[in-house]
Amino acid sequence: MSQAHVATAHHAEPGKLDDYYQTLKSENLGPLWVSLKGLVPSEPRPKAVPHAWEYAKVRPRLLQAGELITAEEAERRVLVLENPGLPGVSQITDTIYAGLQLILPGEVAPAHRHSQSALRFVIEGTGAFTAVDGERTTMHPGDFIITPAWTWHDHGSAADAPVVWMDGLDVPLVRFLGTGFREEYHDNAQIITRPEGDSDARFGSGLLPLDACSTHTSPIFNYPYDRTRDALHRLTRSGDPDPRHGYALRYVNPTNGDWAIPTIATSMRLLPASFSTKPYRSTDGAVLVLVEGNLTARVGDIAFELDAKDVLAIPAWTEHTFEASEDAVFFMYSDRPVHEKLGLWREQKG
Ligand code: 1HN
Repeated sequence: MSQAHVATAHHAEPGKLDDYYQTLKSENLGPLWVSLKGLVPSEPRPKAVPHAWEYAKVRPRLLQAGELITAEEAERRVLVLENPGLPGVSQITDTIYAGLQLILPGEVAPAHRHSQSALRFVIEGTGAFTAVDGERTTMHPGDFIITPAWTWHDHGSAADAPVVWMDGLDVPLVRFLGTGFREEYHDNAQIITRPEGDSDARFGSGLLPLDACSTHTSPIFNYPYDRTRDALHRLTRSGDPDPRHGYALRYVNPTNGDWAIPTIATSMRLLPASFSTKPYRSTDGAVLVLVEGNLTARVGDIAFELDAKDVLAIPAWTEHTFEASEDAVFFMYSDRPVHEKLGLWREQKG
């Protein structure tokens, strides 16, 4: 029997093949030749789609939540930003969680801890605080605040108006790895053991305690916006912006030079008025929060006009450009550190 004859014979009996696949299934076996291309795609195919949330539309929904449920009842009074391509799974990209949290004057969001890492990016209002491992920090718009994995944290507000921040967590990643744990504190608020500003004094000025060791997560608790903004503006005096990223600075863990959070890359960028970035894509999926100015963002084949406080999801490996008509400042976070640590990160400069 020739080789050609064998091949023809196999194709001639599809019913037999279907029976065979059914048998395999019942025996918990599967033919790789059917699934191979899906398992090893020619390039990343994120489920997330490009999408923007207008703060002007989300804010009234948050305030409604404020009338319907207290922060304490809710534990965390948050509206999750659900990517339209990933309904019902609390994901803004394929690996990242994002939500907007509201706290009203005098409220408390009770203390707990979990193995997921969190960031807070303050959107609106001054005077709420978060406490982590015995220290409090006061929130101001544009501040980037860290809750490291497995640290006790609670939030409260001494403000006289609503305070809103964005929560960014590695929830989908931790879920995929099956490494999620949580624990409740025995009281609503944790005991404060260190004065406000303690972490900043020890780690926040380009100095470290003499015997400081490398830590997974940055020991800097709050990277205040006024310092970040000032650094970006000073950069504009001494050189051109990067063609793809504008003036861009990443938040760093001062104990080892790593990203501030081991699973989440965080950065702040400034695009000068009339500047347009060149096309770019990378394997990490990102979330952008516009802090100042306005921005035209083109992600894949969709254009978004963003105002301050709007949020944009940029799926993995999706080409994008930004254009600012006036000076624009924006915060970004992504799963880039995980890609880098596993040798998987790629970028493409268009
Ligand atoms: C969490 O602990 C907070 O502590 C916010 O404020 C959002 C989303 C998923 C899981 C834990 C918080 C969260 C969260």
